[in-house]
Amino acid sequence: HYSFFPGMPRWSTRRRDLTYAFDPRNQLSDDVKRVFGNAFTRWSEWTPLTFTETNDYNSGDLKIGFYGGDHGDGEAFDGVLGTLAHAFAPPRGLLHLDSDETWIIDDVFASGSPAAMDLESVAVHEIGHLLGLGHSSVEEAVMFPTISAGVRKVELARDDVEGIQVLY
Ligand code: TQI
Ligand code: ZN
Ligand code: ZN
Repeated sequence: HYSFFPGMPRWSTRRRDLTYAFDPRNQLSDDVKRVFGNAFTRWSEWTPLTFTETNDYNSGDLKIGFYGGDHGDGEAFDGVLGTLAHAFAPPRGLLHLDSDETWIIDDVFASGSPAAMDLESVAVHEIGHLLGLGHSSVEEAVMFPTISAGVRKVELARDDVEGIQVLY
């Protein structure tokens, strides 16, 4: 079953149209940006929310970046595997990914690394946190708190949809 953060924080009803921005220091490829665009679409299909990329990093509601180790928010990354990414509850809007991971950015399992993680799967999960969802006890849910290397889990389960529709 789905859960929320303590106090059930969510984006205000006056703020249905959210913007997201990529940290310009990362110089991300269009392929990586497309993965996030697809991940946002999966949530917007089930909510009144829209997500639009902005190039103005400072004005974005949701800020996405890849960082290694200690990156200044008190939640240091830990190198390969372990923590892959984290996101903060509304209204902070930060989605950080561990740059030490090997990220799969398309369907083809081309990297050959047994520890590669599917970027879209992690993005869909972390966006759930950005919007206010905690973890789910339902194994098929994208908000279930474990995923294996190389596994792709990007489709929202009924439990994820029910949870996000309580919030929005
Ligand atoms: N990162 C944890 C996560 O996103 C960080 C975390 C732990 C967290 N507890 C939290 C974030 C509570 C918000 C609220 O769950 S992780 C998965 C999953 C991680 C884990 O790197 O362990 C995914 C990141 F669920 F598959 F295990 C992405 Cl998809
Ligand atoms: Zn961080
Ligand atoms: Zn999580």
